[in-house]
Amino acid sequence: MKKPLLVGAAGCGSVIVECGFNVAGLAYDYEQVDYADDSPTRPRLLELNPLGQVPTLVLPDGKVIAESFAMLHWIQDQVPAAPLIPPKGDAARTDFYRWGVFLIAAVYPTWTYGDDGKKWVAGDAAAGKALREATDDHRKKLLKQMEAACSAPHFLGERFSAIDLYLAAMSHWRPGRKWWASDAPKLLAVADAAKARPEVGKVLARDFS
Ligand SMILES: N[C@@H](CCC(=O)N[C@@H](CS)C(=O)NCC(=O)O)C(=O)O
Repeated sequence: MKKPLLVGAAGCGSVIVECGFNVAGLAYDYEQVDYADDSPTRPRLLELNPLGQVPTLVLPDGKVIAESFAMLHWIQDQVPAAPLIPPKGDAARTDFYRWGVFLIAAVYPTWTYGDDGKKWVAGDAAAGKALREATDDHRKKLLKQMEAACSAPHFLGERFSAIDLYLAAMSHWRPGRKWWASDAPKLLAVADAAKARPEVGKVLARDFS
């Protein structure tokens, strides 16, 4: 059977989707791209996804989906027994959607727009730096909101979910694990519990030192 093709970049959000595939035990192919404007692989990425973002997922029937959260839902649909999303009727489902959507709608964009700030302000380096600083600050406030809502041993409590995969990858992004240890220790413990799963740990160890 044709496998889904995950288009990604080392250390990026595609890592979260790779972990999702592995946790579900679903096989996938992988294609590495560089999303930078001047990269030779950018035209290929834009052809698949006009947003020019990774992750991008090409389904076995050729359909393309963007957005990591949609991809994790697709994986869950293929493997209903996978533990990524609490099923209908599960008490943790409301919190899953509250905080899962918070992660991708509020937290993730602080990197999307801050990573290369000047790209979003017509190449103005000073404005780009200010955008990066502002989004870096804003992210800390958002993560602290999540810290206050975080249970143990997983974000949702006894139940592992895809939220834990986001936290595991994001703990390696700005502001870095040292900040998480001092300011978001509950989130870091959840991230590390997810990393302790071999199918997650091996992906993260490949991309993060
Ligand atoms: N909401 C998207 C965010 C994806 C995203 O921001 N990806 C970054 C790399 S980690 C990217 O492609 N940035 C380039 C850009 O947005 O132009 C998701 O959850 O998949």
